[in-house]
Amino acid sequence: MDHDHVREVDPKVADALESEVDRQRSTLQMIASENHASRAVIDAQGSALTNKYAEGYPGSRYYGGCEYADEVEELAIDRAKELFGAEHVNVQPHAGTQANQAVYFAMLEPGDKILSLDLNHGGHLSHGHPANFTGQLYEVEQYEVDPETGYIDYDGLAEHAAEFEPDIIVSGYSAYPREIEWERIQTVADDVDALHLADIAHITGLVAAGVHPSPVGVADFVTGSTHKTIRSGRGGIVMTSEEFADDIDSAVFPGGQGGPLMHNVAGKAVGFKEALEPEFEEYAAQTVANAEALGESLSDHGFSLVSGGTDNHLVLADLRESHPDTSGGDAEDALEEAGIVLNANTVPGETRSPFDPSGIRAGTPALTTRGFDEDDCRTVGDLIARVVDAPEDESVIAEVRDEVRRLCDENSLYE
Ligand code: DSN
Repeated sequence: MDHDHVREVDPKVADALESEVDRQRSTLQMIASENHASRAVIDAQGSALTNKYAEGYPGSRYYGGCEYADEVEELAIDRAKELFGAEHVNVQPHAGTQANQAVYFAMLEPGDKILSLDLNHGGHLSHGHPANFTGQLYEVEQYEVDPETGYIDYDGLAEHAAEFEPDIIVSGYSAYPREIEWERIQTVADDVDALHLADIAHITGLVAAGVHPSPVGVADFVTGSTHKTIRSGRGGIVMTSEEFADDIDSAVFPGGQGGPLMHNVAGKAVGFKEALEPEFEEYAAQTVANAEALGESLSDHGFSLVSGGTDNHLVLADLRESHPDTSGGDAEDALEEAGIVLNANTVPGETRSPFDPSGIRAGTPALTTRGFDEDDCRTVGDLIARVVDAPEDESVIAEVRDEVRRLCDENSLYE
């Protein structure tokens, strides 16, 4: 993957871009929200559409010269409708957070009530965290996972909703390894006359491929990221019914954003086309099988997994029992030195700081893209255990680094 045009102008940035490609090639990307987009998606995102302003929507723009922007956006919308079976799709949100912002802006007034999952239990900043605009503009209360099982406490959610009477309930999570029962949450929302926003940012690809149940047609609004498990162009998406279509479109533009990032919309169109191919279903199923194998391997090494395992693309290990003297941050740093890149993460019942929490979150979307299978992921579990068992042992780290290089060479990337 060359960056010759960049190099002619700016060798320093070209060096950094090439080093980043090398970093991705030679280490294991296990941040659960990351993936490796195809060269086609990357080319579309690096295209001349970056130059184009196209405020408005296809056929109704505020600027001239939008015929190709229209074509690309219509393709992205049509393909997303086909992938998800959605009545109305907006592909302009710059990211998943902006997709959520559009729903709140369209449907809520400042001071209205949001009921969402606590961040330490797997929720997301944009679901009402005090540091986010949602926590400052709206009244937020949070539900939790069952402390015994690590699964969503659906009964607790129903009781909480009956007491709090939220205007909107947010489901869909960032660090929750289990299947989400959308209908159960919809029933709670119906019982308290609340709207329901399902944020499938992490599992967009699993939902598109049918390996996780879909909230489309269940929840009032479904938002997502378009670059995580679905591996298309970087950004966000909102799906809803015709009933809310105009409200959502106005909330995205002009409500919350200016000109759409048309190069990213092109990346979304290309990635959605790839996701419509039968191979994508195999990819999504393999991603889940790989996460299960990784989880089994970590459990065999004595790690305590939140909820005991996984149904999706990620595992969340709580280190407090198995490695009481090692924080998530210590583990993240040692693993990165060994070439395994994942993130420290808060866990239910968190007792450390959010800046150095007690868990590590590991995902398989990117490994699966480069060809890893269950055996490889069991090996990766062995390697993670070796490092976290001895995070300060430089010889272990060096040995694991060699093993990581071998796995990377066997599963090449961006050749
Ligand atoms: N940064 C994403 C994640 O890692 O889950 C969420 O936005």
